[in-house]
Amino acid sequence: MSDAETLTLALSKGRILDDTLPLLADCGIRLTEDPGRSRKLIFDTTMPGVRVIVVRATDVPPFVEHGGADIGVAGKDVLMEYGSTGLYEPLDLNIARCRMMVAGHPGANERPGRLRVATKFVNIARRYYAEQGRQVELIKLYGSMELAPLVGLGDVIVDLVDTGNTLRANGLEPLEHITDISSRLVVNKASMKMKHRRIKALLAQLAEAVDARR
Ligand code: PRT
Ligand code: MG
Repeated sequence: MSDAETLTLALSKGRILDDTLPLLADCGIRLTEDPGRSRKLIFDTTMPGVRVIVVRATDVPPFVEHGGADIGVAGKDVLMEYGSTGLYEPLDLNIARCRMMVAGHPGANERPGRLRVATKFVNIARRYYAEQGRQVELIKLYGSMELAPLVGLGDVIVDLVDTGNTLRANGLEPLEHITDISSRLVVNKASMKMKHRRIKALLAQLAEAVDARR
């Protein structure tokens, strides 16, 4: 874990970084360098003792759970898929919002028998279909899920949908809504005890910044 004086915040490049930086700015925290234009992985901020590390989106939960960072920002999809109770999730930041959906060609989900489901969210999909009492075959992919039904790899996909443009551009449709997704602040359990005052203060400031944007 980073030392007692420092708060380390784990973010991922792309949407999460883009949407989190304005919230941090509202709390008086600005990066001293643009992470979009740098190959560095650790960034100082204008707030003494607060630094930001940039990791893969799916690596935010393990970094925070195992003390590589005190706090982090991760999509609810990433947290559900990670599936650990080893970190606190005290705040919905209401950013990077989208929906977890079953998608495919129209009617593809009504096919009788064992449905073939291509997804990078195998844990979320397994749980969803178990709740439905539906037998499925899961095919684990790491990206470009929308391609799968187009080439006959699976009947449907489980994926994130925002505007629906990606599905539409590939002749696919949203078929079932699994859950709404937004990004959450996550906190290391030991840090929450050891750095309670600093983290509590930052949480309160962030909560205010989130409310002001609703
Ligand atoms: O970049 P990399 O693939 O390594 O990591 P990542 O995809 O996890 O990162 P990033 O930055 O793409 O997404 C980070 C988080 O943003 C996700 O974990 C979600 O919580 C959230 N988010 C919000 C989204 C979207 N909206 C989204 N639309 N993540 C991905 N998408 C993708 C979706 O998978 C699909 O391919 O965008 C496409 C659909 O978008 P529409 O607008 O065409 O419907
Ligand atoms: Mg991506």
